[in-house]
Amino acid sequence: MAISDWKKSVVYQIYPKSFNDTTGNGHGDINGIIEKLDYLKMLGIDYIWLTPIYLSPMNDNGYDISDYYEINPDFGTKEDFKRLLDEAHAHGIKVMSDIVINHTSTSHQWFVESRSSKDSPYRDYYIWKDGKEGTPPTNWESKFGGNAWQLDEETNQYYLRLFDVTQADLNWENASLRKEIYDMINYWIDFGMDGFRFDVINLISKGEFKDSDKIGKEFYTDGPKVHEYLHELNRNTFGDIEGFMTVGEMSSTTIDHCIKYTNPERQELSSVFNFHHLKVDYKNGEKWTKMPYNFIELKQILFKWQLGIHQGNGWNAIFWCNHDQPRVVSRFGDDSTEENRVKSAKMLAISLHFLQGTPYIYQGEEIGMTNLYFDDIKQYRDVESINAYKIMSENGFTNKEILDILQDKSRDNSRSPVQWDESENAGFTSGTPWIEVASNYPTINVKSALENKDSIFYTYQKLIELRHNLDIITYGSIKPLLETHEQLFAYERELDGKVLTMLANYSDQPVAIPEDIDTTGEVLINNSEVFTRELEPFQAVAILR
Ligand code: TEU
Repeated sequence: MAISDWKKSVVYQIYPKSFNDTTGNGHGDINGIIEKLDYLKMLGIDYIWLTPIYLSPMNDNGYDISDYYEINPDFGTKEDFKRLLDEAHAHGIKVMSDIVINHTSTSHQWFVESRSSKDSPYRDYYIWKDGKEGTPPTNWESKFGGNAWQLDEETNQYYLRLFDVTQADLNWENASLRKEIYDMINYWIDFGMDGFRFDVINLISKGEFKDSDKIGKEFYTDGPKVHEYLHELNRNTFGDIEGFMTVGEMSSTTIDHCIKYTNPERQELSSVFNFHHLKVDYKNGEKWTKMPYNFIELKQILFKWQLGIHQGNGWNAIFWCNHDQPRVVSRFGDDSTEENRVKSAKMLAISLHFLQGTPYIYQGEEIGMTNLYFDDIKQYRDVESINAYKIMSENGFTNKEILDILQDKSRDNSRSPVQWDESENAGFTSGTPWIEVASNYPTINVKSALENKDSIFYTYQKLIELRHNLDIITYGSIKPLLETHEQLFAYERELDGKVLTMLANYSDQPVAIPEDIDTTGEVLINNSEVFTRELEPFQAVAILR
């Protein structure tokens, strides 16, 4: 049964390429998603978010769109997609799609025209600049490595590409471009879409084009006209559709901007993703270092955002995983033994799902899928990981050092096929998967999770059910507890005189609950059989009084 209050909803992210293959070509497809709708309904989620399924050369797995109006044939046809929408709706599940409007693929017709001559009417759809005496217009760095400007010999100018060379940034200053984007979004709304995730949407307004002391982010992150553009987007497309859900992916943003993006009075977006809590292990701003995470800092960041967004009447997404992040159980939990994997995966779920915001579950998270532990660069597929390998090799890192870092951080850790059962290729495909399946699939898979009533799956199911039923989880205020405690993550939520307390032990040792913490009340969820004043390793509990 679909819930009416979108703020109570839980989203399940699908990376279609790795979800479920019905054709045997080794790539997941739309029909594969349809096949699993009963499973998703059993989990209890309200929305699925699909990463891009539009026509694309797939250099960045669909985040390089070459035609916004066509479905990538690797995933299926428009008819398949229509059927997915209809069947999802029949299951009480809504569908959000990812739209990438900060950049397009360089194979998009707009870019092909734009590149053809300085006089093309499409020239101004992208950002072209002259170089400075044979060097790029500015020293900005691409997020995927190298200078962010690419020289095009044809017209001897540079185009901006904040990501891959084949992902050219669009020029939002151009009103015809903006109109084309709104038309396209309206087309998909008419098609039946229930929401959108907007990729790196806070990068669309570029400010001044000057050299930077750092890597250039300050010139285009939450740029000068970004709020104006998002308000215009809202007014021209989804703004008046009741319950239409939008989430903007925000790169290196601030709380103040996120309040502006999501405070309903401003008519921009319904919610935002920010990543500050997942950057805790980037020491000194260096992207490619291997380092254990800082637990106190993780809590501080989460609390700061929870309090800030709540006070500003904004709305945040809450999540541990997505297709760009390593698997959370391998990162903040412990996958070194089966017992700890299961316990810590449940603990991570419990400690996140009582926070305020919209929870996102990334495919496979609900069964505790782990990182891949590949030991050869040839096993990797991700453009960012492969570029990083090249750059690190040039900077003198050894092969072993680089592979160790990629084992922790590569985006491929979350892009391996969903482990459905213990059959060959984990039941993902009858062919050869486009990326290898994690070798632990004979034990970690959906089939065995469903058969075991104590599995991680049922913890997620219970957490979703609690959110649907208890208003305090959606609307309660938040009070951080034990902020400087080295092992425990704890907070209280409060609404109408009721208090919900969440306590989680992030360590592999038993930890006593400090005396001033009130643990009386009804236990809503507990990942152990017992509950005393001493939490077991990786134990998590939520109590309502
Ligand atoms: O990601 C945006 C982003 O900032 C990423 O560079 C992220 O920081 C990085 O992947 C972490 O390693 C979005 C999409 O989610 C990502 O898959 C795309 O590659 C990117 O935009 C470009 O469209």
